Amino acid sequence: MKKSLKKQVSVLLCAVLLMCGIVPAFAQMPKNALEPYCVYLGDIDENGAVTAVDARRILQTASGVRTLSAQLTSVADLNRDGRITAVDARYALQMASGVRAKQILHVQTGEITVEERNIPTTQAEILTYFNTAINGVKPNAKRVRLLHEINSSAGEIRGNLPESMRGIANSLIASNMGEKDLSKLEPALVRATTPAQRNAMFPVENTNWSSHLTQEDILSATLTEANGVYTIEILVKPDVPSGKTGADIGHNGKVFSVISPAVITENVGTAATMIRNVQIAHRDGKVRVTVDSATGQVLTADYYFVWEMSMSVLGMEIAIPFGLEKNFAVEW
Ligand SMILES: [Ca+2]
Ligand SMILES: [Ca+2]
Repeated sequence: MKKSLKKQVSVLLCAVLLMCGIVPAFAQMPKNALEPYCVYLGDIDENGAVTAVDARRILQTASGVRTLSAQLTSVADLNRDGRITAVDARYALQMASGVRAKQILHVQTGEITVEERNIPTTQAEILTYFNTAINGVKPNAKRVRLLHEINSSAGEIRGNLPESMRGIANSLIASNMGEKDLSKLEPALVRATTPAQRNAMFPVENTNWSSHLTQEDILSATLTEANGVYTIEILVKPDVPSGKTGADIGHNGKVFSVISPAVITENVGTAATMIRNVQIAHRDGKVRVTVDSATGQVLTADYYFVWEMSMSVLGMEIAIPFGLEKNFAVEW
């Protein structure tokens, strides 16, 4: 931050203290009260977020209904003019609703500085931030661990399946259900320590990237922050059934390790001769990552989507939806 601003803020703080007549109280505070700490400007209930509750309390302070400690008085003075007024409450509301950038207040041995940190706010900003963070994992992380892989039923079989085929369908479903025993996977697919191993196991599998998402591919992108960690959630648009799915294809192929029809026909054994026109649709795609806001490094990544397999079995059309969830932890 610029020195002039730092000085200005220090002067403002002195003004606040003097005007509020709290200098003596501040001076009598135990020494550890002046030890370095950080708080979001406006977060006067110190819960790690600026919300409407903070705005209301600031308004109560402005109208004299509430009295704040010296430190919280500084936290409540959002426009840094040395006074607690309705303007400060309005700023807090604007921060709470995301139209005003959040700021961090540093207190160090009695000196208070304000740092404007541009927390991604709009959908476009959040998506750009997400892409940068997630695409840094494969080339730069120290280790990526697969924590869970869970397959689930995501609805009933649709279509008129002949009784004779139900056994095959049920065994196909049964073999895909539940939490995968990771000890049966190749170790490098569970714990990837080289870039090549991460390219193979971390979404999007078998590429050197993790997201090519654009605004055209997503329904929403949201970001919340607490204690220096951003939680980003991206909802991906559905893709209609297709015989050709894979990395970089459709919306879901730009961020998920999607299922390809070839994988199905390779895994149904002798039944493959009875199956025609295998298509896969993807929907309900959700990526949730946590990111260290100080470094921009992804800490955890959770992927979930529904893939619906449709096919013609002995001339009958059927469709079966499955859910697939994978949870990863990233070490740096
Ligand atoms: Ca708060
Ligand atoms: Ca003010």
